Amino acid sequence: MNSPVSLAKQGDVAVISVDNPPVNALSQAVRAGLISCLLSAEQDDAIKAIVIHCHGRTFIAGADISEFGKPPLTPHLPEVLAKIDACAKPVVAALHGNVLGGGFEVALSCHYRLAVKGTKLGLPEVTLGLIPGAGGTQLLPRIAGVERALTMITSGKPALAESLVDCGVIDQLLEKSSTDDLLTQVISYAQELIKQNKGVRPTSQLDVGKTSYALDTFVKWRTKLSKKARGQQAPQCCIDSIENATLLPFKEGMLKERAMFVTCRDSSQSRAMRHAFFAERKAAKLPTPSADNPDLPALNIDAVAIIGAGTMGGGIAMCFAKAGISVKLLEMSEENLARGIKAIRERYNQALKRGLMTETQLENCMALIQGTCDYQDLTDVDLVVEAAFETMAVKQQIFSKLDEVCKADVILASNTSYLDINEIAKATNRANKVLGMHFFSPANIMKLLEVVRADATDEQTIKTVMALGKKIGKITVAVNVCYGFVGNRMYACYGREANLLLLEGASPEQIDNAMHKWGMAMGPLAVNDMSGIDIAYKARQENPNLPDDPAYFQAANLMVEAGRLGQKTGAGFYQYDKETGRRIADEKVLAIFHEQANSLNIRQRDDITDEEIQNRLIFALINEGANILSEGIATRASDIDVIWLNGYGFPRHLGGPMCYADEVGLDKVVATIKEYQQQLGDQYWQPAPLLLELISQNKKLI
Ligand code: 3H9
Repeated sequence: MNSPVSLAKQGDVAVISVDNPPVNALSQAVRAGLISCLLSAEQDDAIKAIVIHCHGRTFIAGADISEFGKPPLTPHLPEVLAKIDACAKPVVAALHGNVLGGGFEVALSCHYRLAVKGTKLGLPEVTLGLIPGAGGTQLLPRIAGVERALTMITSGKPALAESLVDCGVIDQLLEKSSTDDLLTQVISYAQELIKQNKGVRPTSQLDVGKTSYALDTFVKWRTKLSKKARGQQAPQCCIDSIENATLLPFKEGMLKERAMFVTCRDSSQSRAMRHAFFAERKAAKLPTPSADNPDLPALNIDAVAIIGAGTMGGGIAMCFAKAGISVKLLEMSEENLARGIKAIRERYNQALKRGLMTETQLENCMALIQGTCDYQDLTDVDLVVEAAFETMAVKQQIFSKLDEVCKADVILASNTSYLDINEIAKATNRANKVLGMHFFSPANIMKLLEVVRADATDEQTIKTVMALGKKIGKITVAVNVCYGFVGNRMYACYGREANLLLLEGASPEQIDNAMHKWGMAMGPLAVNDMSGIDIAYKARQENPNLPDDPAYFQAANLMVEAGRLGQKTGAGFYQYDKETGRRIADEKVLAIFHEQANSLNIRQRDDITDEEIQNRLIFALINEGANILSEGIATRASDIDVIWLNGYGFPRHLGGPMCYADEVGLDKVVATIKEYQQQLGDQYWQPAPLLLELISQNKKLI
């Protein structure tokens, strides 16, 4: 079998080339190839220096993640790195594209590093529930100092090569050029090293500068990350291992790092985070054969229109402008339009203040957004996203108008969170071009985009919008039509239990604290206050299939009817301090729920535990997810996880509700659901048939 690593000679320089598409991951064959080429070059007396470089669009982007969880194959990566570090001839890394994880570790163990401007370097292991396992925590602090290593390793965020020159990671920056040019430049650099008699520079022999960090550095980082990465073990292991670099000889530090890496790799947290990584990539792929059909290419979308310049419409406009796509923003009145455009500028200004964009980028984005109150201005756009009021009548009226004025092949999308896209499509004469694009608020920040396929939506339309989602930086998941689609339909079950528990005697803070403790980014009632309790209230009024139950979301209904719409009115499930906006518990709401419980004959209890709250909310979610899957609303269980991880603050280290259900054990999930069925009745608590079927076949959801 051909090795993905080859060796060539250019005079007295050996060039080791890796060619393992798509991202030159460090598979077993690459690791073995690197060692064998390195040994050949070392043993060749004519060779005085060695260059490691990669074909394709990137340097090595890391270990092959798909190998984790399988029996490990030799040679292990630390062995490869030890050979590079100890090589008797100078080894130069030629860097471009993404230099990540094990790839960055390879580069750090080389004696010199050259990078094309714009190259991204980083150790993203922590985002996979891991710590760098081939020396990252021992090598980086030795080169760049402890603080820099802590920042890069615990965040997992890559840095641009330009920012890594001062700290010594990059020896020389090269102008952007083709990969061949890069190689030529790095070979000349190696020849210059030979001429100047510059030898090896083993990173293992560098000292971690004692001045590069303060005495309490590690304590401070541990405290900071115990809040920021709540519940995750890998970030704390990263800190421990970097601290080891300051305390132990290199070899000992390496052994300890490896042991921690193996513990993390074999943990449920890392399994869940690796599942999330692959699930997100799989979600972007359409399951239909036409997805790969070159005769059905995705259409170009160069100009879009957004209907409605409110919070949602404005946020969606920002997403397109940020990706360089021109936007026509349509509002009913000049006054609303001016308000909407002003709000967009303010939101961009916040991004500017936080260093997320430059002033030039801000002005470029603003220049791409043009306001209008006239539908006739939309005749030449390629896509329209409607983000108007959430009522069917309004939406049908808008779609009928769009059908009249827009060009023949325009795609018409609705940003509805709940409504039936098939009904909306009926207002047009081009149902094949109509679909849902469900953005999440704030649309310019949230990563998730549910792409809702209606009965008549054609393949090219779906394919175009999925590709467009990726272009504007979203994680796109294709789903089918039902009330609330995947995310909000499941959220309704989760929220339903929170609302019922309020009537049963739990307080808003008890519910929110229990869910926060469990791992959710925010509790459901705090989220509801933030987004506005009236939004789902209005949506429920449009829902033709509400359950026959006076207690269903009654706690939320009572808040709305009392004018407590959430943060925007200063009170909802909580009160909000006028000055600071801080959330404060409010006895008044407990009295409202108490009275309602009495009138509905619901017994209030004081024995509700955190565990009951957590199980009722999460198991309701899992059960509905399983129903959604068997109805074909979601294509894959992993798609459901992607939606919950990116749209609803589900903890990544638990992998999403479906992955979590597998981890708990489907038999345990069903046993608990059956207990609730006994205690609370079977209106809401009946095990999903799919769960029963999977248990009987000894299968899992993922
Ligand atoms: C590590 O290195 C541990 C070490 O410290 C120690 C070891 C002992 N492995 O994202 P894309 C696949 S941990 C396997 O769509 P892009 C990906 O699944 C690793 N497969 O492209 C997809 O496959 P498919 C640390 C990988 O251009 C295809 O490549 N490294 C890997 O948008 C294209 O991917 C990381 O965490 C991999 N490492 O983004 C980096 N990487 O087409 C992870 C990608 O079948 N990778 N694939 O769906 C990334 O962040 C992005 O892929 C990258 C390119 C930025 C490189």
